[in-house]
Amino acid sequence: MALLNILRYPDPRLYKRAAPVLEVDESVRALVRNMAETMYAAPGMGLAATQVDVHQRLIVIDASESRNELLVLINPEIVSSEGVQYREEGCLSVPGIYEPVERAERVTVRALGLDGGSFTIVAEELLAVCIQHEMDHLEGKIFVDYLSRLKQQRIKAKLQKQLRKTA
Ligand code: GNR
Ligand code: NI
Repeated sequence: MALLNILRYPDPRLYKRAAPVLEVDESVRALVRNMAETMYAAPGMGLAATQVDVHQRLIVIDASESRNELLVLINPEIVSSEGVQYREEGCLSVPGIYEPVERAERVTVRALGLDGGSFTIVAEELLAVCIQHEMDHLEGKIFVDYLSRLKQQRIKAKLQKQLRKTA
């Protein structure tokens, strides 16, 4: 097991689009184990492969309070979505920044699991937000992209200042 390095906004690698996973093999399962370990250690509610500089369509999520409901989504697709919700989001790639974003209230998602089989889930509330946030990462999109230019500039400046302090 290993902890993976999480890319920080505005790293240009966060803007790459991920390619589909062609086969759920042992290397994919090993990567998922390391991503889950990295997410739990952070701690975070989700992690997309893009954030650890692997540009494949893979997500791990645990939106449970008890932190024991790992959801692995490989090649996820939103089949349908309904409603809107507006919730504060954060991101492990944008540490210390929390801003509200508009998302669908409920999503039906089809994906492959670790066994390579296809399944469908219906998610709402926070889990639905988390899935949409992670799927955006696979498209090279970060939640700050939804904010005003002014807010984006302020966030960049704040993170660059943090980076200089820890360098
Ligand atoms: O840890 C995380 N918390 C969170 C809170 C509200 C909406 C989305 C998230 S996902 C985030 C982890 C992360 O950066 N995933 O990409
Ligand atoms: Ni994120």
